[in-house]
Amino acid sequence: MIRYLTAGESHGDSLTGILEGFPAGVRADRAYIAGELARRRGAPGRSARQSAETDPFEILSGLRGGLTTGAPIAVSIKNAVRAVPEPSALPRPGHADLGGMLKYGLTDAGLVRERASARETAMRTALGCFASLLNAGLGIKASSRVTSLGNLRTVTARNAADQIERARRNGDTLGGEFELVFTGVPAGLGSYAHADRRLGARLGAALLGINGVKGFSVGSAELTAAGGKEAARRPELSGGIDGGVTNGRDIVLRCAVKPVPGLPGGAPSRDLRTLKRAAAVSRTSDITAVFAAAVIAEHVAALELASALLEKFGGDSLAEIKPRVEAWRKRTARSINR
Ligand code: EPS
Repeated sequence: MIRYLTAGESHGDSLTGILEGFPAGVRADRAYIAGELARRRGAPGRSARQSAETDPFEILSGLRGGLTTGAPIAVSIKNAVRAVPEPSALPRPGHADLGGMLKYGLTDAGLVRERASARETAMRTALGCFASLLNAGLGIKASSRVTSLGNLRTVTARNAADQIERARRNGDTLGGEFELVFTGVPAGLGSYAHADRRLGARLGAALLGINGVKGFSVGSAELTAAGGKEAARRPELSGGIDGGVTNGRDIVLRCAVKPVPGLPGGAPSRDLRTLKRAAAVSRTSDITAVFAAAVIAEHVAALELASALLEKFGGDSLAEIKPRVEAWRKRTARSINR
């Protein structure tokens, strides 16, 4: 089983992450990790904050000669922007502010915002890159694409840029949807035997844990409209997981991301100390998180898949796991109906 934890605040010194249960013998490709952090950071629709951050990361343990050793992997990412905004008792609607202040008895919404901010997803992306590297070593690849943005149903780089610019000019933000596909996934990951072992449930928990993700589904957008007969003719519609177990087809996952709630023009709120009405203004808000969320999703889902692979095949090093996966693929190839 792979486990991970992160710590750190949006404007603190740094983000810290620990990845445990990760096998030995995987090359920690630093250029790849840096590239994925840059993809997340530079995704369309981000705020000016992103041009200040460079996500310099250090791998503090768990490596020897560039290869993982099986020991816990500790990663650190320094924050560039560390000026904590002034304390404020004004919760921003749609953020974790109000619930967080009530829950922890805080009078400063900033204390909630610091940890609830999606800045933390930089670390989840970095840790997830290790899982993506392991999965790639076993022939599994992830890709994602944004399938809707605001009211756009066909998204291209061009129309997305225009839509984002329009929202920026209107002081508005955008939600959207993305699709995530994993190819090369062996059959038999996850289990129908108990609800919490269903792979769809595990992937759902990981993906719904990404800030702003409100919806998750397994399979094609066409699945629910198709009748049972059509679904039987087109088994790929069910997205590679049936009864909580992978069936050897591509895994297809879909997520819905809400519009970023932080608005530069402010949103109606109430100061929790004075109970006076006021506008809660967000100066660092992104226009949309959907493109960045798709990148993060590739890696947090990869952690779940890597964990399920280790449960199925066992093994403590890539050299031990790989032949087991290959032998299993050969054994199951003829039963997988393509
Ligand atoms: C975010 C708000 C802004 C974004 C942040 C996500 O940050 P903050 O208000 O904490 O300064 O810049 O994204 C990042 C910092 C990042 O690295 O992704 C939010 O409200 O989720």
